[in-house]
Amino acid sequence: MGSQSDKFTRRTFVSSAMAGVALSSLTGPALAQIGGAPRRVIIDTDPGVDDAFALLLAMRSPELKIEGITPVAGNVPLEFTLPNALRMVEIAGRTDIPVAVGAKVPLQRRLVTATYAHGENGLGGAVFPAPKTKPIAEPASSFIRQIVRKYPGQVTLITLGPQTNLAIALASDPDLARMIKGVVMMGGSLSGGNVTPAAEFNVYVDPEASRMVFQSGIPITMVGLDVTRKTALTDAHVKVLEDAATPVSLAAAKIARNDIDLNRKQGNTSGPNMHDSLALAAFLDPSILKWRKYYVDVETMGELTAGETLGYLPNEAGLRGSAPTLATTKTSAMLRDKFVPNTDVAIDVDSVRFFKLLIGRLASKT
Ligand SMILES: [Ca+2]
Repeated sequence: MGSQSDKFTRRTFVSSAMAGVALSSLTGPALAQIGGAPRRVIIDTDPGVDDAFALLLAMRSPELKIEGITPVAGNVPLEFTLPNALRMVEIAGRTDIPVAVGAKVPLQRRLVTATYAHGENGLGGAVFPAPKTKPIAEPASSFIRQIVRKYPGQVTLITLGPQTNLAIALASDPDLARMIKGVVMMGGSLSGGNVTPAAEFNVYVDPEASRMVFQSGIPITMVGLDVTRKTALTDAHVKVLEDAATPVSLAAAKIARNDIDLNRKQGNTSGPNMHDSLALAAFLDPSILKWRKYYVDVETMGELTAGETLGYLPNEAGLRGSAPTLATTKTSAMLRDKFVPNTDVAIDVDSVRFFKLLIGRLASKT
């Protein structure tokens, strides 16, 4: 990360994406129903520092009816992400929200974690008491299936980690995809990765799962590194949380202080970035970001590039994959003969407005 070529790629992406803005429809995902009934969501997550912020933001947002939280292995193993999710519902006073145990490992790969960014315990090293709340008996994938079938066409999945749980649910029930209202994901990038030059962490960890999601036909909203790289948490933000002195704001501040220290010890001069809370904020208020429609698919075969997300724009010649090899007929030269977008991709963000929403809600006394 941060190499000259990476910066060049990012600049090129941003300028070319923004150049297309005037030409393309930038409606973005459906706006929140102002004054309408709270919208049903399941939050799939691997807490995770920015996951913890996203969960607290969600639980401070009256626009949401949180049907459940489904922790998965990712930033740290499930033995940490599960209790961390339970800690967040206790801190927010929302133990009414079911927490269902998710997958311990990706579909086909060994688990790769990100303890360098989130600390060994996933909360930047911030220590909280062991949670008293227990998860429900039903595993995450069948819980997702049950809630979506109970409210067909109403439930949005907000995925903040590797998409293993959703992929297992989709594989178990061929009718499920058309009953899911949408997927809002933190993940992917059209401007280079953070684990490898190609791949963003969540998609890198379980590319096969993300490929199933992108190919499922579910309307997808992708909040990737293209925008989350612009959301660095600062000491000033943390000070606001400390001054508010509510249980939620103090917990968020404690996690943030620990992670800012960890981040500096790693040699970073800014951040951490609030990747996951931006995805949550995008669902609450899509007007904070700028959007463009792409056909997005995931590279799963690449020795160097597995987990890369590729965004296709309209092309009269169709959407092309890699050239067929002599050895096999399996590789297809043509992915699609015409352009049909499957994803609203966030291409820019007003980070001042984002932090106003995030810090404002976490620091709110009501
Ligand atoms: Ca996450």
